Amino acid sequence: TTTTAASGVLPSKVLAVAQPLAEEPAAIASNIIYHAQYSPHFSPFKFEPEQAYYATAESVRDRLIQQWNETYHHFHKVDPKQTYYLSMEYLQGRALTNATGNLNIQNAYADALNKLGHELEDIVEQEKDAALGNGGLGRLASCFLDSMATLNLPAWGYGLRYRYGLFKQRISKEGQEESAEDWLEKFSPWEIVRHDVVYPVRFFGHVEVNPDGSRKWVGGELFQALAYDVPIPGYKTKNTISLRLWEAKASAEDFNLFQFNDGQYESAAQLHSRAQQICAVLYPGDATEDGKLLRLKQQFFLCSASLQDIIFRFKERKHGKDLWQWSDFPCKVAVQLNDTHPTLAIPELMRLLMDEEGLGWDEAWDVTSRTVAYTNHTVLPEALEKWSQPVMWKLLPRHMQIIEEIDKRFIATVNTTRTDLESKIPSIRILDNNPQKPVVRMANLCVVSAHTVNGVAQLHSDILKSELFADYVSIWPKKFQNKTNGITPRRWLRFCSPKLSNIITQWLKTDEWVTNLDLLGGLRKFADNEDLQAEWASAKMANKQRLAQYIERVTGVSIDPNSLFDIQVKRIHEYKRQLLNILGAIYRYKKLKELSSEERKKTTPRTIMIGGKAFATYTNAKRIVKLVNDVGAVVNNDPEVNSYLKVVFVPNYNVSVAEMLIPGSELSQHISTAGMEASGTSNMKFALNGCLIIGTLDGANVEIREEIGEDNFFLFGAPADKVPKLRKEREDGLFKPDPRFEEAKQFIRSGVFGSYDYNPLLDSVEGNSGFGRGDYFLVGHDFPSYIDAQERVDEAYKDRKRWLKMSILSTAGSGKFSSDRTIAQYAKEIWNIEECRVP
Ligand code: B1H
Repeated sequence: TTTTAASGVLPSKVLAVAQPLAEEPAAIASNIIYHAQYSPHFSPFKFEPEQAYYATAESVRDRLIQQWNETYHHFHKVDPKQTYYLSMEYLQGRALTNATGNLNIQNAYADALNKLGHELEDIVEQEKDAALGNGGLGRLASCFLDSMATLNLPAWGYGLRYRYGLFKQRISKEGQEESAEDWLEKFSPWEIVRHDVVYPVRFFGHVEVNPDGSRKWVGGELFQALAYDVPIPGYKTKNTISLRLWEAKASAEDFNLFQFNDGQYESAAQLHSRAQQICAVLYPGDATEDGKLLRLKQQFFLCSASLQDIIFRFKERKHGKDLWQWSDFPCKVAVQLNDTHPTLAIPELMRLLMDEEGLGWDEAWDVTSRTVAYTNHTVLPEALEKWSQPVMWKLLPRHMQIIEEIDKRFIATVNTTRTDLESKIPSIRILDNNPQKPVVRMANLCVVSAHTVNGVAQLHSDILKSELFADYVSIWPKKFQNKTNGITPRRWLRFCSPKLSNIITQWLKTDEWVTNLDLLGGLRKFADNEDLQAEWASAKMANKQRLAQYIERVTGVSIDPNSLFDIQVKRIHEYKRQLLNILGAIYRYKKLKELSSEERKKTTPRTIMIGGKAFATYTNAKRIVKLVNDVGAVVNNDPEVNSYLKVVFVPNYNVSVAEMLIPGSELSQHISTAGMEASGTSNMKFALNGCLIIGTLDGANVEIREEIGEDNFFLFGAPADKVPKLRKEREDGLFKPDPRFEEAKQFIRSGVFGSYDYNPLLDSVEGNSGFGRGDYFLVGHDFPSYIDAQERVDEAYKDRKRWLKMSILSTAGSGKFSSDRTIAQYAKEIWNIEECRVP
């Protein structure tokens, strides 16, 4: 049996006894000390930065709990339609600055800590990042939660409470080294375990047919899903929503005391250790996929626990009324699938409705398909999930029956209504019954079952419609939408760059831009204003100095804040073309070497920073990391050029590092092969911070350039629609490389950067790679136009006024890229939910 943390009536009498939480620094200080003293995690009593952090976090958490309770009860009373965002990844980063900022108590807490001999700025540094995600997809989910809370929307997130988040990256002589990141090593003050929110989740077993013909899934292994809530406060609102993370447990009954007493310790606790495996690690692929059984278990675990919880709450909010019907469910519940990773929500909802609630197929299908919507985040074939049918039959026998039935009915409908599509059935059906390797195609299951399918930037949504999902578009033209990604302006400008934020607020004479980002457009008319430009430059310089200190601390390389700060940070992937960046850097280095010292003085000094993690078994990605580090070691120690060029690899890129890098950036690189980056979201963060983009016409770059103006965007490279033809030409041996490209590669081969064997990496852009798809990412083709664009950058930077104007216009044009806009569109155009503000 299961109950929720808050059932029925608000225990207002009990809560009325509680003291209101203090607002004055002195009272806050005493509350912080109260936590340090009476919820001690360290002995003996100490109040060093670490202890001060935990006590401060717990003090802030008191407020979050209060607001969370009020929000829960309010939603319970109003019973609005609610959205549930299902995601295998969240990249929350640190919570303290965000919480004090959103609750608008940052100054009071800073003063309180001062009284206790600490600086809030130092205390926040104590927090470990919650890195339960890989990259853009996970960070998007976290930005979305911030916007849902800020927009007062009835919406929650569901995810998994991984013990080890994304691995820690260290750079050694060998290149990247990975180690486990134990973010729960001590504990997280931001999660609240709900011992009363527990659901059973089954694996394996078999299906029984009841006398009435209904089915029941029985046997196998049964685990418990236990809820941990991470409260998500909105900005300047009481609304505080949940990120509910599931942990897997085995129950006490599963502990075999008999075996234990017999000395068989390991087998006695077998189910317990298998439960621990389920949520042990985040799979570290980004836009790649690793079809392991454990990953499938994780996916099902998330889906099953979340749907049971959603159904429980749906019933709970009926307040005991018996006048409700299952057909109301889609009027109260929207489920959004963050890519195909939670696709099993579809057959699991079908199973719960049919086998547990007694609905027939048609009714269950109607409810399910009106509830679920799907977001696609990539067109890369290697990231499109396909699960082996035999594996699925074993692990989830009932779900496979349901998936077979969905497949069968889909084919039947196409056969009767769309005879013209007969030849397409093998590719658009859900099951791929290739006898060598029969699989379930998760994206197809999503498209067939969901009421809405969306891409994450206009170009990406167009590609989905014209290529990947073209046949489905002809069946359901209205199912497909675009929702261009966005980022939260709170974390990504207001809190990470307080100096620039204050300038913006002063010039706009309001701070409402923080929740209405289009107001930034008001800066356009001041873009030429010398006073604004001077203030802008000084804020940027302060951020650059802070960044330079950080770089020196973590890499030992000292960089010049007067040089152009040029940054590319994202997961390392061949399609993102960090290789193009470093080849460009190598070419720049070679040209600098060839200049006289007088000529060198006329060049634009640059610091190129590259950061990002490579998937542990992605060899070429790791070679790129190694190359960047090797180039840095040579260039940075070359006294002839190192005041004009530095190349730095920023280790262990994560959310907190991003919060340091982005405000200090002046140029950032978003240079993927056109058509391959679905959206990108760091491009939006950089642009918002007045950083200019050198980029291709890919993903959201296209829209950023439209908003900011083409004069303020350094464009290069082949457009998406030319890419297939260029690849073909390349295969046919018609490609003639630019001499500058040959020169850069030759320079590496000459051994200037050490003895490591870079030939496999260079081969990959030369047309003799093992897969016969030589330079699939068109590095060679785009290289000359990239170098030209970089020369335009150098010229523009020499004209300080022009550069500052472009920088201001970049921020001014970034209003569209607020995740508030994105989420408002999901709410209206996909979820059909409305604001539900806590009074
Ligand atoms: C994105 C992924 C992804 N697209 C598989 N796809 C994963 C695929 O663990 N896996 O198996 C993990 C992640 N991630 C990114 O989503 C896109 O590459 C970005 O362009 C986009 O901005 C981001 C958010 O939409």
